[in-house]
Amino acid sequence: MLYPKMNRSRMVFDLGGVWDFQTAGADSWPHEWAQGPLPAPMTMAVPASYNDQKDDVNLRAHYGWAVYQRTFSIPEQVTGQRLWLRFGAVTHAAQVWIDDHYLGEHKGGFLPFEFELTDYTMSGEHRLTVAVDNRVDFSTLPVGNEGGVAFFGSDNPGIPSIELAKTRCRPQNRPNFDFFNYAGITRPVVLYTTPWDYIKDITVIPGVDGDNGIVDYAVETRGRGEVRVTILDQGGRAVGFATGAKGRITILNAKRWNPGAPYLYRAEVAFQDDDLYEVSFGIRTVKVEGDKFLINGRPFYFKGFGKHEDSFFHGRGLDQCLNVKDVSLMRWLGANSFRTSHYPYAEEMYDLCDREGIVVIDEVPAVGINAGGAQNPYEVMRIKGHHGDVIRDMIARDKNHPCVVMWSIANEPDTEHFPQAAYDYFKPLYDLAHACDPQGRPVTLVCCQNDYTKDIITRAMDVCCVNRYYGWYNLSGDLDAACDAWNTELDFWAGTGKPVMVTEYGADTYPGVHNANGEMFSEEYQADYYSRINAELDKRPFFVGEQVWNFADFATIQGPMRVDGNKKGLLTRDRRPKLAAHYFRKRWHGIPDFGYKA
Ligand code: E8X
Repeated sequence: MLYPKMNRSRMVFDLGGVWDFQTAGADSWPHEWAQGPLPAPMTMAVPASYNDQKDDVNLRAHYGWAVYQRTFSIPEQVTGQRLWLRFGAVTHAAQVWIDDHYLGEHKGGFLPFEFELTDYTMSGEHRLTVAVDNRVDFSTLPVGNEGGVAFFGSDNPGIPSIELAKTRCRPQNRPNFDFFNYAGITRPVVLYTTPWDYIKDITVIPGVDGDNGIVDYAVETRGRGEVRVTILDQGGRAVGFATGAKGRITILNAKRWNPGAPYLYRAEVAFQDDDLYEVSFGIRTVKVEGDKFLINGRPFYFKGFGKHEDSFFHGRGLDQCLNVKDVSLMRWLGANSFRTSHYPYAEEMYDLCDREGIVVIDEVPAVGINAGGAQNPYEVMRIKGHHGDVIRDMIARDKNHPCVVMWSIANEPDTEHFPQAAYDYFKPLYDLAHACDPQGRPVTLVCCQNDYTKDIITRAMDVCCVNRYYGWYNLSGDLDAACDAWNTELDFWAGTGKPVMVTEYGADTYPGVHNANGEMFSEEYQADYYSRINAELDKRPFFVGEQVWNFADFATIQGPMRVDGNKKGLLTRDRRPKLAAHYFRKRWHGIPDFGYKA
């Protein structure tokens, strides 16, 4: 799906701003609200989550539907063009109306969707109504704690309090995941035009042939006519050309896109004399070879984070200033990568990482597929079809980004208690991800702390990504035992012949808590935890990366395990470094992007 861009053949109108907003019921909303102005609206900024924009606990903890509305007028200039309404993301589900017409709905809170408005391009003012459902349950991704079997948050599995609470008190969302269930119109809403015959999609597959770059491309159009493709280098010079909807272009002595040293080409696609669209791309290759992760044929070492899209006031809403700040802090720390835990991030972040040379592991919102062994999630959860949809849609959206080097099809599913069921569920999704990606990137799933000897699907991935909390959630405070447990497990992974990396390890650290003995929750413990464990990881040649949990402190649901959210950040939520950040800054600036484990 192409990102809306303005050029000589296309116009883009941003519908962001302050909309009217009103909360509605848990299971429904009054559809008559779409027939006119909302009865009792409040102001609400778009794009942003709605939860933290007002000082009202009922809004922060809202469960169910909420309705956004605004009016807009369509410029005469769009006459004769196709007109599209596009949402970058609406969390978690949306129903969209224009005036009295129901346009349709979308399920999934982290990927774009659009409707064609061409038939509605009458002049005059139009009313746009967007109803948003924030509920999570066994049919959504991320998964909700339906029936109280979750192990995140305040309610332990099996205690009937959830059922009683739900029947006697205000129904509440109970995420089966450890991040606040922010909701709303969280990414840009735009109107954009295309010519009547237009470019629907562009696929770019980069390759290398000695010093030359190879660009295999495919252009999907609506309407028939000539396609012309011109490759421009970073200085805007034409370095390649082809005609035809599909083809191959060779770039002589092509400059590679590398982590920390990005180089972006542009493919300018012209369709007939009507449409024009440009995609950026990088000449780089990604491959798993033995127990190495190769970028441009060299063994890469991941230094970085699990992150969240999370900030004060915006909630999970797009904040481009914060994205630029976060990438700057990654550089300051000497990091080179992050995982989009636990959902696809805003498109704007991938464009930024392409330009900055930051490596991304792109993850679908498949988190919470786990009932801690109390139930078989692959039987009781109703997500399989939707899981395939989000894999297809994420790859369709992000397939051309050079920064994306691997797809993650889940975070911490239960792969221990029902190992064959987990294998039967995920192997087809692993195959689907490979089938959907024209660039053939590696595919992984991120494994929860578990009995890895029982888990048969993690070792079937291209890269074994493990989240491990020895010294925190178990062997708490005992770093000797934690290192021993790590080494026992690393001996196991050594036998797989696969690249292995840690995609989460960390310790809740309350900023300002100091302790000469370095006990848990102190800044000293967090730094000791990492320095001790990293010393063990460094001894293993098959270990290809370390991504800490988390880049920064972030908001979660309330619970006895969370003190004003999750405090495992190297940075505070307002991006101030803890002691461990200074440890990593020294460590990571001393570790090269390539050949660290040569
Ligand atoms: C944590 C992280 C959580 O924030 C992340 O979204 C997923 C969790 C650790 C699970 N992984 O709690 O800080 C550890 C389970 C051990 C039994």
